[in-house]
Amino acid sequence: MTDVTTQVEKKTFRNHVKPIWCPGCGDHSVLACLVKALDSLELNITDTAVISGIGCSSRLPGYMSCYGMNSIHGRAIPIATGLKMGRPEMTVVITGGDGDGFAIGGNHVMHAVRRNIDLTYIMMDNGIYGLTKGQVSPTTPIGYKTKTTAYGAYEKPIAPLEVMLAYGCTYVAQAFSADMPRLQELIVEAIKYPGFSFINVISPCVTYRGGSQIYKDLKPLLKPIGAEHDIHDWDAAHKIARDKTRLHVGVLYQERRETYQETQDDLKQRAPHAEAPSVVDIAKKYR
Ligand SMILES: Cc1ncc(C[n+]2csc(CCOP(=O)(O)OP(=O)(O)O)c2C)c(N)n1
Ligand code: SF4
Ligand SMILES: [Mg+2]
Repeated sequence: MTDVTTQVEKKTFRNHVKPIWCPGCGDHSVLACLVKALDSLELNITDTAVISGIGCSSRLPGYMSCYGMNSIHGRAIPIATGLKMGRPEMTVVITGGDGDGFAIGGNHVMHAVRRNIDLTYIMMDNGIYGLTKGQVSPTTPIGYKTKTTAYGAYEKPIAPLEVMLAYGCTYVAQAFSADMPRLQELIVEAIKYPGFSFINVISPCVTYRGGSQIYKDLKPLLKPIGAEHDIHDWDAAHKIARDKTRLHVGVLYQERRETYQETQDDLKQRAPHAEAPSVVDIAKKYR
């Protein structure tokens, strides 16, 4: 067993705990990529935290040597927000599932995005509630039979990329857990990116979403976003997000906007009795 002192000396973000995810679960690859990404960034493990909610995917912080919390269902974002506000120098990564982020925790996402808090959110989207044994989730495709939709899911699924673009997220990317070099690269970039960054990782649940066949079904759909795509063009990003015929992987959108911390610092520097900026000025500066 490796103790914490050895992990600090070695600077590895992986601890000694063996994951209890099912063999073939996409979350194994996400963990491996996040560890490699953080190791390559040479961050200090004592200045890094991974915060999750509840779900199979939310077990991830338990397998890491940095600070972490497998917290409350749907509440990873507020906890990570509080941590980042209290310790702005820390690198804070959020991990979790589609249920955690877009069902019970959905309301928190839009507020973290509009505040543009410098957090990286890695969503492991498997289109199911894995931990609770296969209930319909906000990203289950219409028609898919689950434990709670015996005749097939009938509610229109949430499209995470479209939602995040609509909220005004300044870094929106998508990855596939089995496409590991790209996922690792995207995690590095998202962590370095100032502001709220979001990666929707298609991370198959082999137990409740069709066994290993799901990898065979998804692989031919994989389409890397080419260099010709202008990542600063929101309309072009939205067009990619709307195309459900392919599994687009890479960065859809990037925009450098003042982070929450930068906005606060900026406002604090103003003299208390200085003339208030016009609505137009505010709109230009903070949108
Ligand atoms: C307040 C609360 N409501 C419901 C639950 C039950 N619950 C635990 S995990 C989960 C959904 C998990 O789905 P997801 O977030 O997609 O993670 P996955 O297991 O698929 O990785 C639910 C409904 C809970 N733990 N707490
Ligand atoms: S139930 Fe699904 S999501 Fe949970 S560990 Fe198994 S394969 Fe992964
Ligand atoms: Mg899920």
